[in-house]
Amino acid sequence: MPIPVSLIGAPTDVGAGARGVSMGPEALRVAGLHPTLEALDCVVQDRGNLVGPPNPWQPASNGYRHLSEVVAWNTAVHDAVYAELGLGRLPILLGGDHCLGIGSISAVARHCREQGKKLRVLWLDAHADFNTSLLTPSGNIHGMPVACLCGHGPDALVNIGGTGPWISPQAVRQIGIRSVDEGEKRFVHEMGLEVFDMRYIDEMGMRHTMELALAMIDSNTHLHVSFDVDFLDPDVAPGVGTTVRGGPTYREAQLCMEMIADCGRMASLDVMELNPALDVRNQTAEVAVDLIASLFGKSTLMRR
Ligand code: 4U7
Ligand code: MN
Ligand code: MN
Ligand code: MN
Repeated sequence: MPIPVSLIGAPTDVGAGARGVSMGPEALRVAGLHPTLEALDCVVQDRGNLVGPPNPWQPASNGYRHLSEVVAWNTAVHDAVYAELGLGRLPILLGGDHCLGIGSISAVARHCREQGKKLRVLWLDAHADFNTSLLTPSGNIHGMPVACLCGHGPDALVNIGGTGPWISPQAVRQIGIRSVDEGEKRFVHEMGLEVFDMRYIDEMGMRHTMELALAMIDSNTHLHVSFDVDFLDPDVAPGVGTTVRGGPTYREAQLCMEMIADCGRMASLDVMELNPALDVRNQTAEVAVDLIASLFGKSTLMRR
């Protein structure tokens, strides 16, 4: 059965600390995302790019940089993702910085609330993105989306599109984490977030990690994947805003994506933080498209 997929571009870097992830959507298109998905039995509609305010490039105020611009972009993302889910389509959000996970996942959670579905969020990232205005060392809201979705953030983001909090920490599994700020570390622990950090992956392997991260997903579960491209080791993915050494290799990342595909429940996806300004010949976008292909069931041999 062909899968109806909608591409939604969100070309902004208002939540980030470096400029350039606003070019992510176009880089993914240039790397062939649309034909790649079509070859994998998806019926793809490219909805083009959302519009929102420009990046004012201001310092933080009250612990947040560009809060009103972040709210505007996330509102546009929420509405677009919610609309696609209502049409029975699988939305792929092309970021843009990771603050937009707030708009995307709040829309997914709203859809699940209305449909009586359980939600599981896989957060593939080098970072926990669990800062608050009091904990953040930067004020950049792309370091705060998981906290905001769990109810810890400004009202305008916590209650975007309805009454938040939209998710509980128990719905989230974080994978690939290797950079967590001091205060953020305590808060992750306090809230009981389930984090499979790089130490865990080193010791237990990606296969065991994914078995646990995907455990207890059933036919009534909506699986959302939020893929921050800085999840990957910078050797294979240099084109991201905030590289952190020691991430999953190309093969480990492929296995991660293949196991998600095998579980058969992915119903929405974010591809975030790709920064063509820091890339070399669009190679990071090409790697991202390869990995997305695996997420949609590409495999070397016939399976089963
Ligand atoms: B991303 C950081 F201080 N933790 O809050 C912060 F290290 O979406 C980085 O995962 C956040 O890329 C990275 O600014 C956000 C920093
Ligand atoms: Mn992130
Ligand atoms: Mn990150
Ligand atoms: Mn980043």
